[in-house]
Amino acid sequence: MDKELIRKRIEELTMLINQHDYSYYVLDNPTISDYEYDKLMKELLELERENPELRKEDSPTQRVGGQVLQGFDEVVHNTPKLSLGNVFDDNDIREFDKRIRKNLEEDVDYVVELKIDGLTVILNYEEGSLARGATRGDGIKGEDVTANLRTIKSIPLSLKDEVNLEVRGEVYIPKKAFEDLNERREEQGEQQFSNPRNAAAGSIRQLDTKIAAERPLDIFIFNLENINSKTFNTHIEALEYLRSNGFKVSPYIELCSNSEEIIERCRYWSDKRGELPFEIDGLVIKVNSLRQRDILGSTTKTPRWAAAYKFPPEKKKTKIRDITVQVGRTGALTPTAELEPVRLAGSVISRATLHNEDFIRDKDIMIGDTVIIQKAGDVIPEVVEVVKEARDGTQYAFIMPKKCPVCNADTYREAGEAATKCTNISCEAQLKRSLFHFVSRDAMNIDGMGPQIVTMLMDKGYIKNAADIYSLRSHKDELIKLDRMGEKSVNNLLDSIEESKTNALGRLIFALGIRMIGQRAAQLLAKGFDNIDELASASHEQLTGISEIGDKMAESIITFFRQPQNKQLVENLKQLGVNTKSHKAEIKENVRFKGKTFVLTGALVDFTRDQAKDIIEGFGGKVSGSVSKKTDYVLAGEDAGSKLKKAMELGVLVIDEAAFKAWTEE
Ligand code: 3B8
Repeated sequence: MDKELIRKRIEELTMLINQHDYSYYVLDNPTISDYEYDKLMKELLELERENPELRKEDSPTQRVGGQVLQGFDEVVHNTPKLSLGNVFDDNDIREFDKRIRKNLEEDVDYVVELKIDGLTVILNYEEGSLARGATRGDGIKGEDVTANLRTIKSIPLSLKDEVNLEVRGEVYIPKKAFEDLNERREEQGEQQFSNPRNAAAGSIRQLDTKIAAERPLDIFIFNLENINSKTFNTHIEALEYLRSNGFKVSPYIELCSNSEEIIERCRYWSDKRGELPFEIDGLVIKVNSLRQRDILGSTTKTPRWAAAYKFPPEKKKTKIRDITVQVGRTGALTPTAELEPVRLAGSVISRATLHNEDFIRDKDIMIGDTVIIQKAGDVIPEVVEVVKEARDGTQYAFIMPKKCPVCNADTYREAGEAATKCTNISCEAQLKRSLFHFVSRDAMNIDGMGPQIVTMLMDKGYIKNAADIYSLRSHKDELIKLDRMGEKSVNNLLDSIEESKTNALGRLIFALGIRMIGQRAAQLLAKGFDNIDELASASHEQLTGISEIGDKMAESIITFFRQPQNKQLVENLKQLGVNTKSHKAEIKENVRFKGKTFVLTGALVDFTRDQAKDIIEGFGGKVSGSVSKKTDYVLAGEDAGSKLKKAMELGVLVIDEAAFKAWTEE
């Protein structure tokens, strides 16, 4: 076939598939059989495979995923992405309305929208084609998650109009799809997601785009942030324009002309939220007129022309079947209510923490009691009160065990403390929890070593403490034979263990799980000492000499390193090749990047982004998120995108990974 004909056919297929996607995913109104659709897709895939130069970035074939990313580029938003101020009750709503009328001195119309409980993203289109999608992040900077967003079929890859525009929307997973997803995960022995929002957020941050493509993600676009070549008078007009250009805009948008009408809508939706096919956590109230929005303006954090009405925490009645006791990393025994499962705020709740003995006594909680539980946002479900009228004499008191339920050692409760603790420092429960913490993302960040794997490795006797992780390699053949491991995942696991040896010292200090030493304190300590031995032998004065390290923290560090088994653990880790030196030591020796600013872009092969950053900072340099005239070097990995282009335009020196390695290994 002649190239021109092929190009035409590719264009035609693209248009057809886009139209069918739109009907199916945005309008929820299929216009073709699956069979016919698959045929079109197959033909397009084949043409593109035979003529790769004709494949466009916004081709619908690019939605299937397959690319595996090394990490996400940082994105600095064009304008700060503010968040909403909250209103909680009728009076707050009246106050909000009053303030707006006072500032405007004219009449005002409001738009009330459902507040979708998902993950906010920003989409940028250039000449009508999806150019970039990013998470909101902290409002200033987010992450470039374009590759994963492309897999969401209700996001148009190209628009009718060839405009430049920016929209904001909420990515979510519908309730039914969420339940199916969790059911499948259970069947496959994978950990279930606690709620649709976490599932959506986790899916968007998948490095393997194929996995993101398989997740039932959807989107509602709720704001036009920016557009060239067009102006609108109202929010509703802007939304209509977005809808006519192929975006999925929420159908539940209502005009209200005063606070009483708004309050009425809040009542209505508090009551009806359960009937929606997706989770909402409130309503959003916005001034409709865009001119009035400009007059009202914003504070640094929130716009004055909008507010979020938060639903009161959902409450449910259920029964405490039993009270069990969990032993944590610090040896504290936490009583936990085992509940008759109930659906609450988007997830099925079957447990609630009862904190400690005092909590149970203060609320007069007994085993067999009927209780009211509540869950507000992200917090762990809580028992609010006991329904005393439901007592029938079968209820009985909970007694804190005198023996640890895991290792059977004695338990004790110190005067003035709420927690009851296990006295055995090598209690298996404590070890297990410490290991979960040691390998976790913010600590040593050992990928592929979640709680299930740690538990299995402990049960099989391969690891007893953190140092054993670094001699796992000698059990490689046995590991491959284990259930659910396989050669590839064992290799990946051993690789990430190896990688974690070069972590910055702060991570190791945090990973040790010293009481009261969180992530930030660990980093400060790593800056304050040359190596871990110096930290281990530091005096109280030396420790409190570091800013933000107080008396209690210092005491805790000294106590930790006074224990012979802790000293031994650190020594073993060092012997096994885990980095125990601070950058401070290295900086003194080598300052070759002193005062230089780097920008990282694209995928590196031999380093993660965090490692490259650690190295640069170790040599006295700085890493920044965006390229400017002040940038000294751009370190460009594979598939580097817009930052590389910008560097070229500004004449900033670009180095590749090989050059970077040569510099740092010299
Ligand atoms: C301004 C307007 C934040 C938001 C907004 O469904 C602003 O409008 C915002 F600074 O976060 N989750 C919505 C939703 C969220 C926001 C919004 N509208 N429908 C949502």
